[in-house]
Amino acid sequence: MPETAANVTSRFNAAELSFDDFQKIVINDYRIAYESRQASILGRREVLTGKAKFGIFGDGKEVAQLAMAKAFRQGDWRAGYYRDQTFMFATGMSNLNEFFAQLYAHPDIAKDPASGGRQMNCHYATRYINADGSWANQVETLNCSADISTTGGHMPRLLGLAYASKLYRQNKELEYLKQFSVNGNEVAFGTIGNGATSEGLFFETFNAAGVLQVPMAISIWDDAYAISVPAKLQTTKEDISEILKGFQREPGTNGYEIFKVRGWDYVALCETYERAIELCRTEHVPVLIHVTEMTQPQGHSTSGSHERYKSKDRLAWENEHDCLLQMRKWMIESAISTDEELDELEATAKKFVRDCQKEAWNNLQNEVDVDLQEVAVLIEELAKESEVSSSLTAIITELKSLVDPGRKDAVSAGRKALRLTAKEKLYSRQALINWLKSEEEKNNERFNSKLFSGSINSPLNVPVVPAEYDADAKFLDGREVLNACFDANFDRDKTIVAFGEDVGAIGDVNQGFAGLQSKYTDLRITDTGIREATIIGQGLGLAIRGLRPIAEIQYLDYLLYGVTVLSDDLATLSYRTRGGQKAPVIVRTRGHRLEGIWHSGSPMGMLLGSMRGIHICVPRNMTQAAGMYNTLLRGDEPALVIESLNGYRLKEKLPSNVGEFTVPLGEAEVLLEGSDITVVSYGSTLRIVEEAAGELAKLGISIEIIDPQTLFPFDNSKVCLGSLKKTNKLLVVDEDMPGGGSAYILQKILEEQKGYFHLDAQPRTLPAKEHRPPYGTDGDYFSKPSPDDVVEAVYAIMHEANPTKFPDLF
Ligand SMILES: Cc1ncc(C[n+]2csc(CCOP(=O)(O)OP(=O)(O)O)c2C)c(N)n1
Ligand SMILES: [Mg+2]
Repeated sequence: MPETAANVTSRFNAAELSFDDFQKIVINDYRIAYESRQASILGRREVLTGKAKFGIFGDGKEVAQLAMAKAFRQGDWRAGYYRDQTFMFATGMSNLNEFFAQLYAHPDIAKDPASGGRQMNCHYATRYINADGSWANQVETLNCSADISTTGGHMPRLLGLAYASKLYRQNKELEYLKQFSVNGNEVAFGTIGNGATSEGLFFETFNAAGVLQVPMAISIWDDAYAISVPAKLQTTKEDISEILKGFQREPGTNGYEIFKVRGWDYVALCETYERAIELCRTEHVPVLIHVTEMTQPQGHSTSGSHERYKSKDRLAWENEHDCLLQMRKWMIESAISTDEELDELEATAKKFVRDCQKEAWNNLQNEVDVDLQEVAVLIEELAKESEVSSSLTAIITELKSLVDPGRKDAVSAGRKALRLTAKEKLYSRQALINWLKSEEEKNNERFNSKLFSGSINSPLNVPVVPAEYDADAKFLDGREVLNACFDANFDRDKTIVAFGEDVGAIGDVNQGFAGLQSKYTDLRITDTGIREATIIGQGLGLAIRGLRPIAEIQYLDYLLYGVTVLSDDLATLSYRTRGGQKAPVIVRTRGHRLEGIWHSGSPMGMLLGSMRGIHICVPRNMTQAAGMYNTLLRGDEPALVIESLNGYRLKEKLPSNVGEFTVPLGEAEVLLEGSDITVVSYGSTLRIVEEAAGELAKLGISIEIIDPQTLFPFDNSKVCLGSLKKTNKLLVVDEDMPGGGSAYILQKILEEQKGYFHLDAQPRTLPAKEHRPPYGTDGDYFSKPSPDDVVEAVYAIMHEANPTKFPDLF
């Protein structure tokens, strides 16, 4: 990066500050803010001229972010949104080269450490995972959790980041974790737009932090608009801090300290942030800083112009209240600087930003040029030998004529050339094929890698420890097996915490944690409000900060309220930072079969489709669930565990190593060997299939039952395929809707495992009906697969294969 003066902002240390020092700090701040503005202006131009795809910038929000940066300390965390470039520059967590590298989507973490070219511009993250997947020290760095694009979607994570400080301060057993906290002094800084405060996630987070009393500092950047929608259509009374006044703490109550300050008033902003954050840090009181009168000099984003929806008066007001203009005016009035000095500073800054932009563009373009030249040479070689040389030369000509070509153009040209010469036996084709293969590998790494941490600590690398049983092993209720597993793990690892609705005092509605709060304290086994999204967010923040949360969602049906956070945030975390961040949250829930429209859901297709990046475990009983928890709690990747609601009171044998044995992820088990047909099922329907097996045996049909145990990953050892080779017939049974989880399983077995090759009859699925199941036993029977349904579905497949031996039943 080109050289510049002090890159980051400095604090005003009142005791020692001379006017000279003060002046230097202010002028440096102005330079940072001005460079940031230039980056916005240039960034927008780069999009409009086609060099970058999309641009959203922090212009109009600069001055407040200088003030926020001054209050940000080592060990602190940010969870914010796309307007925060000035804050990122002023703290040194990002810089102009990285800013432009991300704008151009440079797929290299050395250039764009936040996302390795994967995220839109102004989506920030610092890397807290070392290259080997281990944790970096978080107390010696400034920390930024990875942004997401959904407005308000980061709020639940913010709560978790702040909540971690509370646990680190209050739970003395955690003092040994020196690389994660210093006495819980870390503040979690959140930023959000005024419009996004209309989101439920904002209000849920806001209330939860007030209840929990955590060091969370929310800044609302209020520019009175959310794209084109003005405040009067967004916010009651058009004023978010006004309507949140009820949260203000009073003597004897919990609550917030609420501050309101104008976004162009540098002095007031610096004072406000210093006061607010000091309070937040020392007293663990959440604070709200409502920053009003902000502007958008260039409008919302590159997708449109704000002249379309803002009045002339508003635009004029925005011009006048531009925070840089106001800061400059104040600096001159206060004799901190002169017009001439600032003109010169601005001219230098402009050139500096331009240099950074050019450098970032050239860095990427030079890499792309190598690809383009390599493929052109290979195609030229091909053209020398081929019958279609003129078409091949045309590909090269086209390639060379492209304005701002990318890697895809090089690869696509190579693929086209191979298609054109498919029928020719040419020596030079092999060289091109080899090149494409090596590019594929590199591009997979660039664009498709790191869905999971994939580190040596991945749960997939946790050693398999079989369950052991004493000769006189007790038979207990399933919930008691789980309880013993949790007890052993809480004793073993002080970083494990569990929380959720009714998890604390009563030990969850099915008593998996019964008695554990009194044993391990309410800091480790904790009740929460009814707030699924922030329960997940709490897990995310804690896991990011080195703790091992089990975030409990009372029933699978209520997981929907947390799916936004699971899908947008947790599932994408490793991918969107290209392995720079991780959050090994375990989400515990229970579902499938019970009764009622909202108490028996099994929306596996929805989960499988929305949260790749999270392991999905579907244990058939509580012993298997315990083994999965033992695996997951020793690994570093997130997972969802869905226990079977109707299994808690079934008797299971207690393993003697209940806290140690592990169930590996992605390893299917054959529960019953058979020869005629393979039946794949998971969770509670396995008991239905097992029941049907007896009756089918009486009909002369031998079924092989396979439990994949985890849906994602799915049957890594291809146990299903092995079974199909023997039986040549396949039925998949589950409780999801048609085309949901069972369709996913079919795709895995038929397409990925190539099971289609071994089929003698049409493969079938036996899912539930298309509506949610009604309440009552009859409702269940007529909506979800029953043993009768399984018997008949299996029989129908046998009938298709051999109608003589298996005539129509009816
Ligand atoms: C969940 C979600 N809904 C809608 C959008 C589309 N969107 C992007 S920015 C934006 C406006 C946000 O306004 P505000 O929160 O005031 O922030 P500002 O951009 O004004 O700083 C909208 C509607 C989104 N990204 N995410
Ligand atoms: Mg706004």
